[in-house]
Amino acid sequence: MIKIDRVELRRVELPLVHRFQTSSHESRALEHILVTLTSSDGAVGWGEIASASGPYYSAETVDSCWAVAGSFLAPIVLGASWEHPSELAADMAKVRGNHFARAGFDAAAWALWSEQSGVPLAEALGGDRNRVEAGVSLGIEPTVDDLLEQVALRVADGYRRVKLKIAPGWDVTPVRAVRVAFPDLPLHVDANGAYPADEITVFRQLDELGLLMIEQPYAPRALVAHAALQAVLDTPLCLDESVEEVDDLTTALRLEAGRILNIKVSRMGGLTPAVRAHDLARSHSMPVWCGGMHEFGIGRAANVALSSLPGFTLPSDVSGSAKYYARDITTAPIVCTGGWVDVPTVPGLGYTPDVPFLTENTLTHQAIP
Ligand code: OSB
Ligand code: MG
Repeated sequence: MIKIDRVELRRVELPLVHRFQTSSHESRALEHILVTLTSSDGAVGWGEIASASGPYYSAETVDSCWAVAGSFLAPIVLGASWEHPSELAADMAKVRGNHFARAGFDAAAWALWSEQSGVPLAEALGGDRNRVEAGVSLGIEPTVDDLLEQVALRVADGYRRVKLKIAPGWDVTPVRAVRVAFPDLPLHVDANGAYPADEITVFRQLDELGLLMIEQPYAPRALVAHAALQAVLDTPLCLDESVEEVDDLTTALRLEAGRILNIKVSRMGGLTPAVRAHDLARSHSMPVWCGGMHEFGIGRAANVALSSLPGFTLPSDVSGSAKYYARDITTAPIVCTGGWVDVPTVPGLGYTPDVPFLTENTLTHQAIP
C-alpha cells in the first residue's frame, strides 16, 4: 500500500532554442510545473504538468494548473492509499477536466510505483520495445525559406518524419514547397483546429501532397465536421484536441471522425487514461502515436515510455531534448539518434532530475503539507 506524505510543486522556466508558433500562439520560453510525490517510506516520484502559459491549446494555463494542483489535487493525493497508480487516477478523476494538472500527478505516481516495484516504467505500462521512432514538429515560420531551412536541419539530425504546423494563409504553399524539396519525406500537417468547418478546398489540395495525416483541421468539438471531411479525403485525419476523454474516442470511432489518434499524456489526464485510449484504439485497429507539449525531460521520459506500447505504430513527437532546450532538467538529456530514442531499461522513469539545475530555474516552490 502506498501513502503519499508530501507533495512538492515547482514552477520551472526554460528558454526554447527556437521559437515555436502554432495557429494560435507563439512561445520563446516555457514554464512547466514539476510535481514530486514522496511516499511514507521515502520513495519519490516526479511528474510534469506541461501546460502552456495561455489557454489556447487547451483551456488550462500554468496558473490554473498551479491553483488546481495545490487546492484540489494535492489534498486528494495526500488523503489516498493505493496499490496501483490507476487507483489514484480514479480518486483524482472526481476533479473534472484539468487534465494537464492531473497528468503531472498521475505520471509522478507511475514513476514512483514502477521504481518501487523494480520495473521499468515502459514495461509497467505494457510497452514491448526497446526504442521508439521519433519525429519532429515544426512551427509556423516567417517565410517558406525559413521553413525549408528548419526541415533541412531536422532531416540532417536524422529525423525521418516531420510535422508542419498550418493555419489559414500558411498551408498549401509552404507544405507544397517542403514536399517538392523533400519528395520522399514522411510529412504531416497539424492545424490545431484553426479552420472553419466549411473549409474543404484547402484540405482537398493538401490531399494531393502525399501526407501521412492531417491533424485536427477543425475545432475540438466538431467531430461531425471531421467525419464529413474524412469521408471525402484519402489522407487520414488525426485527432488531437478532439479527444480529451476516452469517451471522446468512442464517439470519434462511432462517427468515423478520423483514422489516427494522437495520444498526449497531458491532454488525456495522465498515463492511466493514455494507456486506456491506446487499448481502445488498438481494439479498433486505429494507429496511434504520442504527441508532445514541448515537455522537459521528466514529461518527455514518460512520453518515451508510453510510446513503447504496441499500438504506437507511427513516429511520436518525442524528439531529443536538444530540439527544444540547450540544457534539459534531467542529468542526462533525452537523445535521438537516427530518428530513434532508446527506452530506458532500469526501474522507474530512467531519467534523474538535475535538482541543482532545475532549482536555479525555479520561479516558485511549494511543499504541501
Ligand atoms: O498540437 O501537437 C500539438 C505544441 C504546443 C501545442 C500543441 C501542439 C504542440 C506540438 C509540439 O506539436 C510537439 C512536441 O512536443 O514536439
Ligand atoms: Mg496537435
